[in-house]
Amino acid sequence: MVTKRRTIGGVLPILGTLTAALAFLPAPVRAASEYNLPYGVTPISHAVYRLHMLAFWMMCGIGVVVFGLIFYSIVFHRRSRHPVPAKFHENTVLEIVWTIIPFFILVVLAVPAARLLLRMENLRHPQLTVRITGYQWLWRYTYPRYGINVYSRLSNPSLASVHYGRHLSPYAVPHYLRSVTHPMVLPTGEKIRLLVTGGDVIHAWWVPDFGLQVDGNPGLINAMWIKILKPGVYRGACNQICGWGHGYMPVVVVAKPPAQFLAWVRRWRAAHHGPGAGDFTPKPL
Ligand SMILES: [Cu+2]
Repeated sequence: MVTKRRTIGGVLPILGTLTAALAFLPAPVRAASEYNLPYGVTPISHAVYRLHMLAFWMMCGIGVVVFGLIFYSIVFHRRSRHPVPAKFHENTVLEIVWTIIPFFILVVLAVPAARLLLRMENLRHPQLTVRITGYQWLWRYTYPRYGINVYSRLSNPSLASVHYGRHLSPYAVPHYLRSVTHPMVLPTGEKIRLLVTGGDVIHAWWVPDFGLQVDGNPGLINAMWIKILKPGVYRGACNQICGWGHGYMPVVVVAKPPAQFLAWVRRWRAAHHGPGAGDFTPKPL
């Protein structure tokens, strides 16, 4: 019996250390699982991912201990082996231990979670502000600094497929229900403040790679910030059921390096505000 107890006592700390170490695996290994939360492309999404993995591995550790004890009891304390059950009641040491351990587990989770919440809410010193308004069923992106309004609707091939589904296979449409007429264009490497609101009912602007979702409530403005670390196309959707067209208002963000972003601003202004509008000096921050 003594040797058995020693074995269990030796295995638990090793298991704990292993599960904790797994949370610090390099990004490509973690990204290998497409079923997991995406690692994303913003500092916040990375922090959310790390917190998620910390909680995940802690739960795995707890699961191993709890189910291990259950199966140990089922196998080694089955009725055929111990026909007469032991008769004991309290065990003060055990009760103190199983109160203190969950307390520390909660502290280990609560401290980084609270720190991350504070970091998410730190809206100071943005380099760009974009207002996002959700409508039934499109998004409007307003860039006050550049005087630009972008209306972002489901792209025509996707729409055609919705209306004439029998004649146009969804499989023939690239990014079916995930592409828009005009994407939201944003610069990489800059702290962007997003002000989200609703123009009619409640919508939610959601891009998994940014690790955030912001509700757009009519009459209210919710603020959030992102810093996109990698140029690319990021897709999301409205994530608050807002009517029959809820599934037809995807979010598409194209992230470009700042110089290319400014070139897009100039092109957009020239195209929508007249030929001379492209040559302008942005208002200082
Ligand atoms: Cu919506």
